[in-house]
Amino acid sequence: MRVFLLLFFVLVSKTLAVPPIDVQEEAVFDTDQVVLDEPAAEEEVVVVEEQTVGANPVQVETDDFEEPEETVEEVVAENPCLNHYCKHGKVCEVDENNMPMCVCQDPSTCPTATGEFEHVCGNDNKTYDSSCHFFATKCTLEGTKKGHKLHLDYIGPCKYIPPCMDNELSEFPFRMRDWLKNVLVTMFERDEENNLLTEKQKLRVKKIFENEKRLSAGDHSIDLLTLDFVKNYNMYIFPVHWQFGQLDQHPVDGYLSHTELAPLRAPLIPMEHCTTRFFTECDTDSDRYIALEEWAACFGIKEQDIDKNLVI
Ligand SMILES: *[C@@H]1O[C@H](CO)[C@@H](O)[C@H](O)[C@H]1NC(C)=O
Ligand SMILES: [Ca+2]
Ligand SMILES: [Ca+2]
Repeated sequence: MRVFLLLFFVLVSKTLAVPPIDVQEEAVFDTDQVVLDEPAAEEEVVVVEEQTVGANPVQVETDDFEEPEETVEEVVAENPCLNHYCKHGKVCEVDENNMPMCVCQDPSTCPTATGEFEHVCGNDNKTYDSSCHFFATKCTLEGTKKGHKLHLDYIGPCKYIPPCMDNELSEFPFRMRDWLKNVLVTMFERDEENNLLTEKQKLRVKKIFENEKRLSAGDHSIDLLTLDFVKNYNMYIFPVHWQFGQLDQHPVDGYLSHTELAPLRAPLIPMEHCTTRFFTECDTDSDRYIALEEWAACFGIKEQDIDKNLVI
């Protein structure tokens, strides 16, 4: 409903790199400000990975920590940390051999959060001032069971999230599917010069765009959405595949990990209380990954319409 509309503006405005539509919305939903991506295994990645939706690492400039030294000669060797990328929660420091290394960031060195919207809630149901504070804390727990289990659950301070009832759960995919379709159509409408969609994708979206029976963007009753899904089922196949491809990036393997799902999940949870249950149940074989087949089934796409070629 409204929630999807807001999230929709954010994703679209982000993708199209236009200024935020509304400052307040941006403030609440701008996932750029919050780190959701949690590159797991690798300690020190030199090449910065391609950015996915909402994965803009908030990094502290290492310069901030250096004492200005008056006595240093004019010829200052290039800072070895300059191009050294550390994962969230770590910062680069130079060892005695002038080699860069990543060490846990002291949470107290994180920029002070300027508002509630910067707070994040961990799966320990503890509110952290910002994602920087969260990942710095997680880093200090590295190697412990507690640290391993700790994840960023959602954006915003921890709050009471009411249990998701069965009837509410069944309505969730209808709203989300409709929303996905509208995101794509809006991208298509605005995608004049930037080539966000490939030619093939554009053709598919064009069909949806030109479909006169299409529901206009906005809030619709579940009855209407249900009817539309039955009547215009074919319009929904591509958007569901497309969103999967957007999330399946690290690595591109046909499975969504918890981390890959985070850019979609984290801003949604505080507003749509069925989000967690929906994605948990989506993983029907409980292997903690959502495969394309599982994803498509969750959104009511028939088995014979699942097509890996639609994902890219
Ligand atoms: C999490 O914390 C919030 C706010 O402190 C509280 O209202 C809520 O009941 C807690 N949830 C759980 C599951 O303990
Ligand atoms: Ca993946
Ligand atoms: Ca699975």
